[in-house]
Amino acid sequence: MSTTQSQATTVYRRDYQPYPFELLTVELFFDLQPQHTIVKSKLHFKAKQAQACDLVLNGENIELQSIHCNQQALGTEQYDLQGDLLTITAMQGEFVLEICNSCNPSTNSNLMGLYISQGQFFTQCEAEGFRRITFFPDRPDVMSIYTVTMQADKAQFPYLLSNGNLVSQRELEHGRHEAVWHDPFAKPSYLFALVAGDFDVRETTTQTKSGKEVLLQVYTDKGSGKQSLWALQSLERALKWDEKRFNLELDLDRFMIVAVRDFNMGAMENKGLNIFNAAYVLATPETSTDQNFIGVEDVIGHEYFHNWSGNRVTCRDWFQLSLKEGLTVFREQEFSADIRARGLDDTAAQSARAVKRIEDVNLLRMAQFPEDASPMAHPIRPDSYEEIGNFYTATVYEKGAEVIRMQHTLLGEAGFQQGIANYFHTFDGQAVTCDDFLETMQAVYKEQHPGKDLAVFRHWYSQAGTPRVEVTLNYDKAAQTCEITLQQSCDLVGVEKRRQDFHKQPFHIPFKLGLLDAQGQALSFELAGQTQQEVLLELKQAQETWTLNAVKSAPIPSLLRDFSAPVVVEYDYSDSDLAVLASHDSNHFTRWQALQELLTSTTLALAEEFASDSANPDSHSIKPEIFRIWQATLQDQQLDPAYKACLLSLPSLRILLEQMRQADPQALVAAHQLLQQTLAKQFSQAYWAILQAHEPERAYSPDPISVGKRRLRQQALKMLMSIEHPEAQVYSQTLFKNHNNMTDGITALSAITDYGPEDVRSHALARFFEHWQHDALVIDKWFAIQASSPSVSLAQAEALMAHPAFNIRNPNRARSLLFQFCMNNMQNFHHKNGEGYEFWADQVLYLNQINPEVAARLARCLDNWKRYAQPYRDAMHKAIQRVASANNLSRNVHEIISKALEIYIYSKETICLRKRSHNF
Ligand code: B3K
Ligand code: ZN
Repeated sequence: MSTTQSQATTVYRRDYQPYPFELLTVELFFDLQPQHTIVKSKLHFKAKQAQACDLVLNGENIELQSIHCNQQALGTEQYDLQGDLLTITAMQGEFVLEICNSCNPSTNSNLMGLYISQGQFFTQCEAEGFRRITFFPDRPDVMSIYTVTMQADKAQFPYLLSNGNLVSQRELEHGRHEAVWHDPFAKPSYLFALVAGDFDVRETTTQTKSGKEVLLQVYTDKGSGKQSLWALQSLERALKWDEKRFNLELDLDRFMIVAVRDFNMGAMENKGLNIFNAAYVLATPETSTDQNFIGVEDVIGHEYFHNWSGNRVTCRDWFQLSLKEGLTVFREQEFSADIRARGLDDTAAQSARAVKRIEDVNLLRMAQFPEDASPMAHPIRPDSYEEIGNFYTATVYEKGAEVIRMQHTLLGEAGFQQGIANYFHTFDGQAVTCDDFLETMQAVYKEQHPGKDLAVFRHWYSQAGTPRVEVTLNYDKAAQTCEITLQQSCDLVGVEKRRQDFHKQPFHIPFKLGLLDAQGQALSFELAGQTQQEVLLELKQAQETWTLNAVKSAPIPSLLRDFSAPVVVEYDYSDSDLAVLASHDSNHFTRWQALQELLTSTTLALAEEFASDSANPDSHSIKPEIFRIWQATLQDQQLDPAYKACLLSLPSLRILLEQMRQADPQALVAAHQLLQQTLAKQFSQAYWAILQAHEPERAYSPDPISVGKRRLRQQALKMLMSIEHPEAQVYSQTLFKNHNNMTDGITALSAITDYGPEDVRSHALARFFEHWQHDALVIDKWFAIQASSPSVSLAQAEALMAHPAFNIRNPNRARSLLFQFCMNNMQNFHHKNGEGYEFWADQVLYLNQINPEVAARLARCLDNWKRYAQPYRDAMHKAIQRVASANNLSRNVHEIISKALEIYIYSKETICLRKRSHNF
């Protein structure tokens, strides 16, 4: 008997029912054979209630061999195997179920469950992969203690790893061996992991704060061990940081990280045995860029922090995913900010933190804001899904982290830490909900603010969409008062539009604000009897007004400092006010934001001109303030280079596209290019000076100051190359020849690929490939540089797919070519004739057969098709319909495509389209 993935149905949060049995212990036995692995489980259940009840287990793509209950074989009449469910009828009391099944890891191409990568065994169980290994109550609220026995050929698989502690090891007949692991902590099945193979191991021991000695290990494939030092150091830093900042200690005797080459995402926090995409483990100066080093450290931190936020306290059901992900992303962001600020003086530290904040906000605006405006929009705690694999989204992760950050802002560091300590104390070892978390934080907030609560704050968990906050300011010169009114609104998005019972409520928005005078000096004011220069307003209603007193001159407001809430601010700034903020605001975030706004309005205005075809846009439409600020910023010797690089970055095409009234990619690309080239021409000397001031480093270091210098240089080179600056062309070729670290290598190669002459470009690309062809992660970069380059057409991208090094089955490779082309090559993907979209449809359909999770990610590229101008919109629609009409769509792709087309299969919700705009 065999089982397969079932047809699409919608799962609702409101239908949650507790599992009727406790699972006291789990014993698993694996006879690991690549084509035919035998799995035996021994599950000790205890009914929660006296009356008999059906025991339902999940199972997918696995072969059932036998079932025993209390050592009695069950006949086929005693159980029912239908689709993906195995039901054993009328179970009572305490009993031990023994199930034997088999699976075929060698044909498992979707990389969920037990699979083979480069001849080694790996698992991925979150969210619902464990059911592809054995029949099981595969849901996060069923937690148990696991003991795992593994047997495999010793020569081929000398390392046999699973969660927890190694209990025993022994030799078996026929060259096989066995290892037994025991995890003392109760966990849900999604945190189970198994690895069998041969590896290089790098390890160290360290003492936790309570004096316990722990073993930290990093496993990488043979030959890659020399690339895992940074990973091990990052793990140790994460361990120490969690002790210091969150007072959370490692609870295991050993913590293992294993790198795998074929992996659907970044990494996985399995208890004590994290499995990582090799891209987030391996890092050396020669093979990895600054971004890679930072990425490895962040992801190692993230997975390590899950050991508490996710593993010790986990999710009751998958709707609560942001409980662990939002909190863990927030912890990761803070880790990264603290690490970057470490050892710097106050000003430099503030600047380093601001750079991190700007990066996080850019990611939110690039990935989450469009999602929140798309048919896939969902609250950070969704109410329904067809496939949970589709909900590992920017909303659940990045907006989820913003929602935690707002709680941090409202409670302050000490209050927040108190709340976190209470949360882990109260819920340790349990599977809980977002409400449980918020309840705990609210208790602290109420103590701090008698008479107030977080009742309105809850709406961040239940409502989707990006709120807009309209600001009006009234200054009374005679009275020296400044009246500030904040008015919030939020469109109905995604499913909200279709639910008649849904009434959108205001959000609780912490809004940090300061005032500047016309010279850019901080203006103090009085509020609630206190003189201050900055205030955190708490907007909880549709509209509220505050009066600031003793405001000595007409103020320029510095709004939403540090991006204190994930909202869009609307305020009618004059260009000269923005220029004051962009030049003088003491808050690094709002200073950057002001310049971004000037650049955004200029670019969008130019894009409108390009789109209308009537005018002939030229550089005269660029706001003069931009030139003045650019000049001052380039000359400012006080600014930290990384922050300077942020200030001098043009808003990304993806963020700008989202803000166009009707998205017109080609018009936007033309506008962006005009602005870039104008600034490059105007400031070519200053940019050239940046390149010349650079002295080659002797030893590469990924510290924030060095990273900042390299980033600034990268920008300078790109600007100059975009105007075919002859010296910069020579510079790029020299840098390419002489670079001694990958960051410089990629800086040169990408500048040459984007803007270099054809012969230089093809020569450099060929040389780079030849040199690095044996390093898969470097070759991923080689594909990505080309796929995202404005110089690479669709035909050339297709030619790259035929390259012998391309392999669509490897998710990293698929991402580096297909995703880069469809998401980051605006010029060549968004062809007016729609050929890019037809290419997209072909790839989604092909990947759908191999790896539905990866296919569904690619499918999301056209989510916002209705926001595009013609002819893009119709061409996108046609391509989406072609995917929709294909046979055998996986549940993953089916959900994305049907939502894009707004075909809902809501049995329980009234289908009724409501007006889009909503002002409470
Ligand atoms: N928890 C995993 C993500 C699992 C995704 C499954 N489709 C990695 C992380 O967020 O840490
Ligand atoms: Zn996570």
